[in-house]
Amino acid sequence: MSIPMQIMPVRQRELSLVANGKVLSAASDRLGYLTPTDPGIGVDAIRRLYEENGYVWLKGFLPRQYVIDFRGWVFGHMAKTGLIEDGTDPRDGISSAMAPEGRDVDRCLMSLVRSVAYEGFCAQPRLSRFMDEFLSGISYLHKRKIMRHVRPGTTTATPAHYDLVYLRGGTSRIVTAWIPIGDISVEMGGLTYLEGSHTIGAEMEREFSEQNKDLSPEERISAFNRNMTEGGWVSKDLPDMAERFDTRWLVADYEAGDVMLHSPFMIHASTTNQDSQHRLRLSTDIRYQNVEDEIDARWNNHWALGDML
Ligand SMILES: O=C(O)CCC(=O)C(=O)O
Repeated sequence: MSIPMQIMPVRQRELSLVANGKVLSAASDRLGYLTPTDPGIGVDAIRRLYEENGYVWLKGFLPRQYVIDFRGWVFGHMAKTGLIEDGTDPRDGISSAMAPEGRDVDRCLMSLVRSVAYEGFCAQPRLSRFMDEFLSGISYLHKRKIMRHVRPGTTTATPAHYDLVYLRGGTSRIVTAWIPIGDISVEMGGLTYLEGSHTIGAEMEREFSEQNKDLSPEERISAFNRNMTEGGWVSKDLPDMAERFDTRWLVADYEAGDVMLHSPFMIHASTTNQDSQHRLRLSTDIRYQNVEDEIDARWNNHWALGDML
């Protein structure tokens, strides 16, 4: 069951999203909206939607105020690096006009993803109990957990990829939870999904398995092996991908409290943050599996910049 939402059709909204120097225009018919799901429909129905569409967008799954307060906690710490506009509420996440020193921001971010507070956010009972049900057993949360912030007016955008490329050392029954930490309007460049692409990703992975079969075990599971594009990306050209696979990029106005689950084969990307109010985009992406399935040992450490995953 999907939730009826008052969404202005993309064509009327005159969206023009940018990623890696390419423009995704609403006028091209290659842009559409994700369908939200009411978490109240129950886990079986949620699982069916996830399998059918490669994603499920759980609307208002977490307490909104808790998520916003956590945003304030993160940006309160990051404010010390000069990332946040002086005199503003960290919960608003208003980016300072001057770019902060990258090294300071990186050091702060690496501390934050090792913090008890972040651990608690990711392991909050509502989420962990749901994941047990969703995975029909005891859920395991990978230690390598990523928190991303995107400054408005920069060219930062995640190229198109599917997650299994980085997780080939264990089970393919991985579930990614992408959680907006604060509201993320379409213009702020949240995740965008290539409609129906979980089947495309599965086919690509079959082809890579064939090409990779003669590589050493270490190389075979690497996203950076000789058969992959640089960084393991499928492409940086989002409009071209939608044409090539005759499909659309689906976008959403995410709100604090929403949780997005996606399949490890689902192709996704992000666009740049063009927020006119200068708000930072903050999100986390974390991965779950059934504890009894094989675990990719490379993900048993905290996220480190340059960890080649
Ligand atoms: O947040 C992003 O820009 C990328 C997140 C991502 O790739 C993921 O959730 O798997």
